[in-house]
Amino acid sequence: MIWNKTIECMEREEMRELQSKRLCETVNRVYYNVPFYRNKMQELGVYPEDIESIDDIVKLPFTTKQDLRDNYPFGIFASPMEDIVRVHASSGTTGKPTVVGYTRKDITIWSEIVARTLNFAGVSKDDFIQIAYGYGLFTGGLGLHYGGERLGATVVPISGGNTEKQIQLMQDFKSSVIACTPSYALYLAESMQERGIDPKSLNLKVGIFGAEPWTEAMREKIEDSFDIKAYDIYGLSEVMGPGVACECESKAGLHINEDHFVPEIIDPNTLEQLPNGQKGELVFTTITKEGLPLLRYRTRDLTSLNYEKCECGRTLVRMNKCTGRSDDMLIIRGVNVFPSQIESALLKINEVLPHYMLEVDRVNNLDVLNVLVEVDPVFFSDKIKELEQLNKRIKKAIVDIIGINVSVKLVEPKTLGRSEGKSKRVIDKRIIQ
Ligand code: DLL
Repeated sequence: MIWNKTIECMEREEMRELQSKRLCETVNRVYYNVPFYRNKMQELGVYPEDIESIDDIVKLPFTTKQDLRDNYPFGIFASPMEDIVRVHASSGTTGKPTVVGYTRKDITIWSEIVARTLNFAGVSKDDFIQIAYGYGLFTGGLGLHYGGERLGATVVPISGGNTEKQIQLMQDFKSSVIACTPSYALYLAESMQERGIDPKSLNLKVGIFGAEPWTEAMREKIEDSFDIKAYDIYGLSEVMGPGVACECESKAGLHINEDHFVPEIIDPNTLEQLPNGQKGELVFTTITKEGLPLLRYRTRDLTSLNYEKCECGRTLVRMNKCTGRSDDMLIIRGVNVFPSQIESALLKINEVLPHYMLEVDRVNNLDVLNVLVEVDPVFFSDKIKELEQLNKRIKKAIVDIIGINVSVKLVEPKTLGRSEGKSKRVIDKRIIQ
C-alpha cells in the first residue's frame, strides 16, 4: 500500500510543475515577510518575478546555520508569532542553538510526511511504535510521535534513555517498531544480552533509525541482533525534522519528500550545482513551510541523488545514505577521513564490537589518529600475541580504506561511552589545545 500514490508516484514533469508553483509562492512569502531574505535577494539583484520555475532556483541565495544563529531566536520566521504553535531547537556543539518555528499547517504537513515515511518502511496502523528518540527541543521524539499517530499506529512515547524501561516495555507491550538512533539500538541489543534476554525474542519487526550517519555494516549488525528490518530515516530540524527522507522496503536510497523539500547537490567549494548522480553537499529549499521557509539551506551533509524510478514503484527522488558531513570530516595529515570509513573497516572484522572512538592528536607537529575499539568478549584474550595479530589486521583494514596509517588500541568490552541519542565518536585534541 502506498500512502499518497498521486504524489509518491508522480511523473517527473508533473512534480516539476508542482515544485515550480510552490517555489514561486515561497519566494514571494519570504521576500515580503522576511527582511533577511529581502536583503539577500536584493544584494544578488534577484526579485520574485525572476523566479518562474524550479530551474530558477540557482538564482536564489543560500542560507546557512550561521544565518539562523545571527538572527537568533526568531529573526527569519515568516509568520507572525501568534501563528507559531511550536518551536524546536537544535543544540549544536558551539554557540547558540538554532531555533525553528512551526505553524499549525506546518505541524499537519510534518505529521503527514512522517506518516508517509513510516509507510515507506512498511509500518502501518496495526503497529506499536516505541519512540526512543528524545522528546523535547530535539525534533526526533515529537516528529515521530505525530507521524505515528497520523498513521493510526499506537505510539509509546518513552523518549530516549531509561534502558531498563525500554526493554521492559518492548517485552510487555510487544512493540513491533523501534525508532531511535542506530547507536542506541546497538546499545539496547547489548544491554539485553547482558541481562540474558535474546533481542530476537522480542516482537520487533522494523527499526526506524536515523539522526546520525551509519553504515551498511552497522545495518547488518542491528538487523542480525534483533532479527528486524532496519531502515534509514533522515531529516534536520532547520528543514522540518525527521521525515525529510526515508528508505522504502527496497533499501535502495532514501526517498525525499520532494513535494515539500526540493533537493540540490552542490560543490561545497564553488557552490555550483553538480550534475545528477555526483556526490556533494545536499541543499534544501522548503516549498510549503509557513513558519520558517528556507531558501537553499546548506545541510553540510554529503550524498548524491538518484532520479530513477524505484523498484517499489515510487518516483520520489532518492538520496544515498549520508556518508558524513562536510564539517565532521577529519583532515589527518592532509587526507580527508570520515568516521564512517573507519566504521566500515572495523565492522568487517568479526572480533570487534561496533563501539569505537576516534582520537585525533598532534604529536611533534604530525597528526595522529588513534582508533579505540572494543573487542568482542568471545575473542578477548590474555594472549598478547593474539591481540597483536588482531591489532595488525584492524590497522590493515583501515589503511586499505583511508590510505593512511593509524594507531589502534584494543579495549575491553563496555569501556567506551554509550549514547542514548546521537553518538559522539570523535575527540579532536588538536582543537582543544
Ligand atoms: O537529527 C532529525 C532527525 C531525528 C532525523 C530523528 C532522523 C531521526 P538535527 O538534530 O537538526 O535533526 O540534526 C540534523 O543530523 O544534518 C545530519 O548531519 C544528521 N542526520 C540526521 N539523520 C541522518 C541520517 C535530526 N539518517 C543532522 N543519516 C543532519 C546521516 C543524519 N545523518
